[in-house]
Amino acid sequence: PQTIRLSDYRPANFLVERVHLTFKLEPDATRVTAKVRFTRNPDAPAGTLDLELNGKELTRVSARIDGTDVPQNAISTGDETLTVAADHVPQDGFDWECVTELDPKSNQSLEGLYMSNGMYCTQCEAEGFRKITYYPDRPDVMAPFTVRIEGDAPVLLSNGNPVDSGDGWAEWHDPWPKPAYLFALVAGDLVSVDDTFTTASGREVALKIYVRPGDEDRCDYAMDALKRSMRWDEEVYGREYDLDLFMIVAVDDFNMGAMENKGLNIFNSKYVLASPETATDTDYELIEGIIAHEYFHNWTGNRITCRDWFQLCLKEGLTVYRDQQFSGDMRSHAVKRISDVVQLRARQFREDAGPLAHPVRPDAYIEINNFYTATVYEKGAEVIGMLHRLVGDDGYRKALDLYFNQHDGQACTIEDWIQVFEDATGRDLSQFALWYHQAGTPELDVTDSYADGRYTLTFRQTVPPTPGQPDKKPMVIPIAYGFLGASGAEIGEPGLFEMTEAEQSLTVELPEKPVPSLLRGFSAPVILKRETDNAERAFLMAHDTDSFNKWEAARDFARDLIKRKVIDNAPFDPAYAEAARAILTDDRLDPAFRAFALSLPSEDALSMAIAADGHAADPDAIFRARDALDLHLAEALAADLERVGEAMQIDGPYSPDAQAAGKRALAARTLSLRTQLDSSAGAAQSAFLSADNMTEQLSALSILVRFGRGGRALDSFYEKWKGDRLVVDKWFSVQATATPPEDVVGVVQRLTDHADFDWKNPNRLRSLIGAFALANPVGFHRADGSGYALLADWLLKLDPVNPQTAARLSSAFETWRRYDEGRQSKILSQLQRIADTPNLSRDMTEKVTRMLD
Ligand code: B3K
Ligand code: ZN
Repeated sequence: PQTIRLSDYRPANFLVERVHLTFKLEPDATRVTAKVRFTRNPDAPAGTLDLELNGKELTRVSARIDGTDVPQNAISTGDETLTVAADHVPQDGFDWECVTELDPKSNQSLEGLYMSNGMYCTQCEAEGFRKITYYPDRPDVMAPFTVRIEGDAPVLLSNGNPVDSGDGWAEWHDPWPKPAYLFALVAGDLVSVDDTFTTASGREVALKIYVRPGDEDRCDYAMDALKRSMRWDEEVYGREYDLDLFMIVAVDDFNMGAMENKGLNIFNSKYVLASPETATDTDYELIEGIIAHEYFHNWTGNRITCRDWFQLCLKEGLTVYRDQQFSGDMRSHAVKRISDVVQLRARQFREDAGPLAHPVRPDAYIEINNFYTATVYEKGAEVIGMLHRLVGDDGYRKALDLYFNQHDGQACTIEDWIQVFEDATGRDLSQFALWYHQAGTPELDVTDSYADGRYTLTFRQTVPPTPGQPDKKPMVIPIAYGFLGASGAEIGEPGLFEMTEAEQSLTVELPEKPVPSLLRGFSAPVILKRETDNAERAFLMAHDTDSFNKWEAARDFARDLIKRKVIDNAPFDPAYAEAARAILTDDRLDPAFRAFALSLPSEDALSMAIAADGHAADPDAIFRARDALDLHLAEALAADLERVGEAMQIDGPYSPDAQAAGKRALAARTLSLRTQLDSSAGAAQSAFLSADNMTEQLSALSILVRFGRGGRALDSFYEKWKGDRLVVDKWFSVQATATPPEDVVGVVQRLTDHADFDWKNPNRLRSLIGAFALANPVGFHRADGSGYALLADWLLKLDPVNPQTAARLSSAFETWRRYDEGRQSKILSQLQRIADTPNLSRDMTEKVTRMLD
C-alpha cells in the first residue's frame, strides 16, 4: 500500500460550486445520480489540468461532461481514483453528471451507504463518500448539497433543511458549503422524538431524535444534553446553530461513537438511548459528552473544517477540549479532570510509549482511519488546554473569536490555528508548535533544594525517541505549582512556570522548606519524576488544595506499593490505608472524588510503569499484588466501609446527575472492598437483587463475577435482558472483563459460540473480544498465549468484513515490548501470522507492520 505524505499536499485542480444528488434506494441496487458543477480552482497550477475524482467499489453506469458521454479512452481509473484527461475537461468550468450503482445490503464495512436493521444509513468520514459516487473526496473541496431521495421508507433524511417531500420521496438542501465527508443520508422505518430550541438571536430550531419504534422513551436525556450543549456553545463560545433543524439518528451498527454530519448527526444507539433500568451512570455521562461533542463540531469541524486529513486534530483536539469543558461545567471540573487524565494515560500515554506512537499532527499515513487515535483526540485536546493556560482566559477567547471570524467557511491547517493565537496575543508560539510535531510523552525530572530562605526547583525534560523521530527538541511545558508548609497550609504564591529549555530552575523565597505540589491540574501531558517518599505522599493526600494532585498523591502511593510488592515482595506501608481512610471518611469531599482516590491504578497502567522502570511486566504478579492491596485496604478500612456505603444510599427515584452518580460510585467501591472479606459475597448478592437501576445492578454483578460467584446472577440477568441489545452487550462485557484469570479465555471462547454473539455488530464484538483484549490484561496476557491466539483469530475473521473495526482492535497488541521474552515472542508470532495472511486490508496491514517494526 501507498504512503500518503503531508509534504505531497497540493490543491485540487477543480472546485465544486454545487452538487445535486438523486438516490433511488434499493437494498441491492441503489442508483445514485450526481450532478456536479465544477469550476477551476484559482489556487491550482497553470496549464490544462485533469479532473481527478475518487471512487471505490462503484459500478459506473454513465459519466457525462456538459451533456456528452465522456469517451472511455479519456478515463483512467486507479485503486480509488477516476481521472478524466485534461483535453476532455473544459478548463473554465463544466457540468459533470454521473450515475453509479451500489449494493448497500452487502456493505458490511459500515462505511459508505449501508444497511442496519433494514434501514439505510451512511458513514462518510474519512473517505466513505467515494463509495457512493465519483467525487473529489477531500475535505478542502466544499460545496452546498441538494439531495433527492426516492425510496420505500416512511422517513427519508439528508443534511440541511427539508425542501419538499411526497409519497416515497423527499428533497433536502444544505446551504452551508461542506466537504463530502459530512454528507449523510438515512432512510427507514423510524420515529422521532421532537423538541425545539430558541437560539440567542431568537430563531426557533426544530430538534428531532430518530429511533426505532419502541425506543422513543429512552431519548429524554440525549435531548436534554443537546439543548444544554446548544446553550453552552452560545454562552461560552458565542456560537449559534445555523439551520432550521437539527437531527440525530440512532443506529445499532456503527463503527465508532457518532458522526457530526451537518444537521444530521448519526449516533451509535449506545450513545443516545438511556433509561435508568438499562443505562449506567457512565452511559449517561458518555451520552452527554458525545452529544455535546458532535454538536460542537458544527462550528469546529463543519463551518471550519480541515484542509487535509493530516489536520484532523484541528477539529478533533479542539472539539474534545470543548466537550471536556462542557462536561466540567455540567458536573465537577475537579472530577472531570481526574477522569480525563485517567483516560489520557490509559490510552494516549500507552500509545505514545509503543510502536504506534505518532505526532498529534502526523505527517504520513497509509490508512487515515488508523489515525482517529487517542493521540489526535486526547493529546490534541491537552495541547489546547496548555495553550489556554499559557494565554489566559481572555487571550483564549480572543484567539477563538479570531479563528471563527477569519476562517468561517474555510478548510484550515494547524498553522492557521497557531497563527490566530499569535495574532490575538502577540506571543511567539513557534516552539510551542512542537507539541503538534513531536511524538512521545515528555519526561520531567525534578530535583529541589532549600537554603537561606530560598527554595529552588530544577526541572530537566527529555522527550523519548519514537518511530521515525530519534531526536527531539525541548518543548514548552507549563508547570502549575504551589507549596505546602509543614502545618499543611499553603505557603508562598502558587504560579505557573513556563519551561522552555532542556533544563531550567525556578527559585522562590519561602520561610521553610516546602512540600511542592507540581503540575497542578495536570497542567501538561508529561510524566513527572521526582524522588519522594510515602510520608510526603500521605501528606499531599491529606493537605493538597489542588484536588487533582490530592488524587495524584493517592494514585502515586498505591502505584508505588504495588510496584514494590511485584518487584521485591515488599509489605504494604500502613500509612497508605490510614491516608485512604481519611479520604473515605471525609464527608466534605465529593463522593465521586473519594471513589477516584480510593481506586487503584489499572493493571495496564501498572504494567506500563513497571516496564518503564526497566523490568519485564508480569501480568499475573501485577494482578495478584493489586488484589492483595485491595484486601489490605479492605482489612484496614473494615470498620468504615459499611458505614460509608450506607451513607451513600439515595432515597427516591434514580437520577443520573453527577452528585447521585458520585454516591453510587463510592458505594460500589466500598462494596467491592467489603466483598474481599466476605467469602459468600452476601452484600454483593443482595445489592444485585435489590438494585432498581442498571448502575447498581451491573456493579454488583461485576463484583460477583470477579469473586467467582457470578453463575446464577449472570443467568438471571440474561433472562431479564435478553431482548435488549445494549444490555446484552453489558452481559458479554462483564464476563470478558471480570471473570477470574484462570477461566476467562475459556469463558470468552464459549461466549463466541453464543447465539447472541453477532460478531458483525461492532458493539457486540467490542463487548466481548474488545473488552477481553483491552480491559482484562491478566486474562489476555495468559502466559500460554491462548489470549493472543483468540484475538488474532477474530481479527483475521473480521478484517475482510470490517477492516476499520478490526484494525482498531489490533492495538491490543501494541504493548508487546513490556513483557517477558515468552510473551513477546507469542505476540510477535500472532502479529506475523496476521501480516502473512493474503489480502489483508490496508488498515490492518499498516497496523501490524508498524507494530512489528
Ligand atoms: N468525526 C467522527 C469520527 C469519524 C471516524 C472515521 N473513522 C466522530 C467524532 O470524532 O466526532
Ligand atoms: Zn469528533
